[in-house]
Amino acid sequence: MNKYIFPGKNSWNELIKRPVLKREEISEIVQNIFDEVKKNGDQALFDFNKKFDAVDIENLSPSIDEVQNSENLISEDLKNAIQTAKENITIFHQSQKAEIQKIETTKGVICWRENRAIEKVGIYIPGGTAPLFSTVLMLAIPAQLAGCKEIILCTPPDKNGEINPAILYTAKLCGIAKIFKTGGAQAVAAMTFGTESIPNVYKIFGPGNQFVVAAKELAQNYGVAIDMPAGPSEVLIIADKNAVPEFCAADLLSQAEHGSDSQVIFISTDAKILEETIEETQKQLENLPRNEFARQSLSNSHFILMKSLDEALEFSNLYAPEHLILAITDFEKYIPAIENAGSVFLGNYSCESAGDYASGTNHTLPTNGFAKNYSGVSLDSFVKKITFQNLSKEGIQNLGKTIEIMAEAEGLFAHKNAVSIRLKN
Ligand code: HSO
Ligand code: ZN
Repeated sequence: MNKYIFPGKNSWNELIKRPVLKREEISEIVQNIFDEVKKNGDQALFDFNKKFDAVDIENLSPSIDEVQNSENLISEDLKNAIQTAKENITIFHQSQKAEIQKIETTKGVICWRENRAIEKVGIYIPGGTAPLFSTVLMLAIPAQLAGCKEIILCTPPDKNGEINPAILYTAKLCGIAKIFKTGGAQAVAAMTFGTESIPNVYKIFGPGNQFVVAAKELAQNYGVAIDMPAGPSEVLIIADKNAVPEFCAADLLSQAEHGSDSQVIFISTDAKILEETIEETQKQLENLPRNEFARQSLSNSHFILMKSLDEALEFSNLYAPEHLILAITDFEKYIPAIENAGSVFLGNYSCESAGDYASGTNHTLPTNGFAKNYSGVSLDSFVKKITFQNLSKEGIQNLGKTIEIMAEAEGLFAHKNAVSIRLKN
């Protein structure tokens, strides 16, 4: 396992690097999948299910029985937990609704913005090694709160042609009626173009493997919006001498177990905390069922000693982590210094898992340094904001001259005229 390092600032640019994705081959494969789905619709999806997932299904939608039965296949404890998470996520996202504010910029000139839901949205939920039904909550709840008229969900079927019951149960609980058994780039293509069974959508949300990521990028060329560009999941922890190494190790591993390309960075101002956290991480790793993923992702992670918390935050802002944990006593004092991060966890008891599942914040967050210029998913991600204005007679009299002068200076006399004709009236 890693020993800790004490790097000079000249090596920071090296330390913030994420693993590079193999782009070219993937985009060619994905373009072919798009062409195929565009041309052959549902049939292409059946064929890809066979080809990539070795599963032959007759219907892209789960049967009513399959949906109903999902409830019997998961425990009461899990149902209650999902319910609690749903309530908290609903409360937090509901609180993001803002009142309409009408502003009089000049006497008689009133401007305001109103939200309108994006009519048709698509949610992608990966299958694979961990069925992320929590992501259904994180995307379906704000979509419903925003008032999206059509919310569809695509997820790959398992070997028996079925959808993971927890995913199905959660989707039903969140009121998602249109669910489709298709995964990978072909699911994204289906939501982009529409097929006989699957409606096209205006915006696609959700995580996925490199093919899904490339497909979402390509979808944008066809006029479809996406939640955000993606990369492997990551956490950066800053710990002072009062941090608890057992807690820090557990948090590092909770991120590392996502996949072999996950990134974890641990920074402390205290060498003893660093040594104990490394030791503790090693210890806890052994007992994890997914320790192979965690081991691989830890092999390209960093344990870093820094001179001060200010310096640690400067590094963190440069790295722009998806998740930032401040395991420090005076966290309040450092909040203003945080410039770039997807979601921040404050103090020794705020584990990342809380935000991943149930505290109420959204876990769909910018990775790969995109926390420098993107926000995580929120209610806003599911709406557009339309501006309105109303100028009264008095308003155009007050502002008319300004507009005329500017229009004339740009050489746009029809613009000027639109004002002059009213002023003369
Ligand atoms: N940490 C992941 C979200 C997740 N964790 C889902 C568990 N389930 C990306 O932010
Ligand atoms: Zn997680």
